[in-house]
Amino acid sequence: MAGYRDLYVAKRPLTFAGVEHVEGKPGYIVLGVPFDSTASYRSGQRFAPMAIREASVNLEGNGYMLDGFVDDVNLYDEGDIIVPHGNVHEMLSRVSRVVREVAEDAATPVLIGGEHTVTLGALRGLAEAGVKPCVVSLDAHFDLRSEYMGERYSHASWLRRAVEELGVKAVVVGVRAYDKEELGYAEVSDSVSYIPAWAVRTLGVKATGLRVKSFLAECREAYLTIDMDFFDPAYAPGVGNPEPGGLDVHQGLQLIAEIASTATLKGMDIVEVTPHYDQSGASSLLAAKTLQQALIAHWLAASRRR
Ligand SMILES: [Mn+2]
Repeated sequence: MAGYRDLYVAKRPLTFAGVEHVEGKPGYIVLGVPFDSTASYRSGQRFAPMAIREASVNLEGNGYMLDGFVDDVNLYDEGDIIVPHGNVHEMLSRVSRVVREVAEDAATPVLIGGEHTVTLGALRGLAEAGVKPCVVSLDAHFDLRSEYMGERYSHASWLRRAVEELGVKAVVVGVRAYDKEELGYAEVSDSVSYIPAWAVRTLGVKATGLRVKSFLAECREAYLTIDMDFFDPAYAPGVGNPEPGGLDVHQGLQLIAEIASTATLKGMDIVEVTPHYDQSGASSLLAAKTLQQALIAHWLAASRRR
């Protein structure tokens, strides 16, 4: 029976890591979501799925500090979820329908954004499939605004909506930019905890990873969302809302390897690259390496469990 994946997903001329085919049933379904309609500063996230795919085919497939290669991960890149520009509700609906089908097919959805709002669609889709994960958000921002520029559904408010609509529990790691209202919300909310970027530096990556893992130990399932602005703009300048004071490449990749090695992870995404503000291509390259690293770490953890 044809489903929403047949209706909404279109093949693209390049695939993540150059994977053309996988033996047996893929464990990870990669999907681009070229959407950027609520971008408030630097836009163009709709071009990121192809830029990150292009970077990925020009990188070697080895993990950093991980004994594995992305080539061994049983992933399949189905293409992009075709979403209408300017219609955030239709985008969320299509992403949630496709992600639901992937989850019901016992595969792990791996989204390449697009702006951060796409994560709300993924969480809705997982919830419809009976998966209610706790969320680890690696992000310079809380994304907890009640509304942003009059819009309730945006890259700056998706996590607030996920808490309100889905009862999501979340930890935001690397945060360092917020307004008073969302900081107040984060401080009193039982649903959201956070580890500021400065605390990651003080604690160290290992201790931060352990803190995140102890949070996830209370949850049946987990979801990892990586906003590329979590890295310092020295390493990832091409993002929608760059903010100084982020993690460096080695800190970031080590932390992601720790967190993604959570066997209960049911989905992940990487968002907010803006290729036209990424003249050197460094941000897309780092996004591709980051996604490789997360996939290898999770695949190794899941293989150990089998
Ligand atoms: Mn974000």
